[in-house]
Amino acid sequence: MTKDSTTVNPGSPASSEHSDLGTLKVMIIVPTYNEAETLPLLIEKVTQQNIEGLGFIVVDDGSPDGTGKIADRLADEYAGMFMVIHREGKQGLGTAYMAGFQTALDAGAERIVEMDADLSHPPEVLAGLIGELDKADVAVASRYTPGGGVDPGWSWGRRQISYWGNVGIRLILGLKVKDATAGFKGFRRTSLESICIDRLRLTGFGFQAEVAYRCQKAGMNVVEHPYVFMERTAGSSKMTFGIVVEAFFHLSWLRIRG
Ligand SMILES: Nc1nc2c(ncn2[C@@H]2O[C@H](COP(=O)(O)OP(=O)(O)OP(=O)(O)O)[C@@H](O)[C@H]2O)c(=O)[nH]1
Ligand SMILES: [Mg+2]
Repeated sequence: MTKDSTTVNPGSPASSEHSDLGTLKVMIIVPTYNEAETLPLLIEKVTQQNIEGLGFIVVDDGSPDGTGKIADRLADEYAGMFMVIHREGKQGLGTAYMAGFQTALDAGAERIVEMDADLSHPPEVLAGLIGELDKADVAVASRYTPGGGVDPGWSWGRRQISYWGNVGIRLILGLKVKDATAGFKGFRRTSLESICIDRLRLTGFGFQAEVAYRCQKAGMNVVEHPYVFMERTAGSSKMTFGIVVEAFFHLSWLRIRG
């Protein structure tokens, strides 16, 4: 799919004077593909966290379950603080984040947070995570720092796969951050500006590790903030074995090429 197929809904025309999201300082980027059930719940919970200057950018890839239409409704409900980027067809998590990051930077956001739509990332952690950016360049919500963890319902086998997969990626890239594949992170705008998001190459699962690698290479101060990753309770995972294998190859290549 080309970028030409992208459309942007900045919310209700009635609120057009605010629709550039220009006064919002904290932008939450949420990529969605078939998350109709959880997206409204996520947005409701995040807005209950009393975060000053809060705004949302949802990047939907033409979800067949109608998530895009739900996001448009939310854009009207939260007029002035909610934008939807509609892309045609599933184009991968990485490019969705790249589009969201760029839009947030263009809107003047000072702090930018990436977060999944499936409620695996608890909104209650947000204020603490964003607060870390008072001192840090990047704040990683981390499963593998003291106080962090994974859903107690996970089997022993599932924990091992997740843990050792993470260890493998850290070794391949030489990463210091303990949660290398974390998809719940906050950035100062200057951090995103300095990793040049248009030069990121990985589009799928490896994207998070590539971002971690670029931040480390740029010498940023990265802190980890503990949280417990919860299994999604609705919708289905977009993760496939092929995506994981592809990520390992691409990340190895990234380390060799630098
Ligand atoms: N726009 C867009 N969003 C995507 C795409 N693939 C995944 N997402 C979203 O990215 C987030 C993470 O995807 P998940 O399927 O939950 O992946 P995961 O959390 O690594 O895997 P699970 O633990 O199984 O849920 C969710 O909000 C998805 O809806 C994509 O191609 N395009
Ligand atoms: Mg998930």
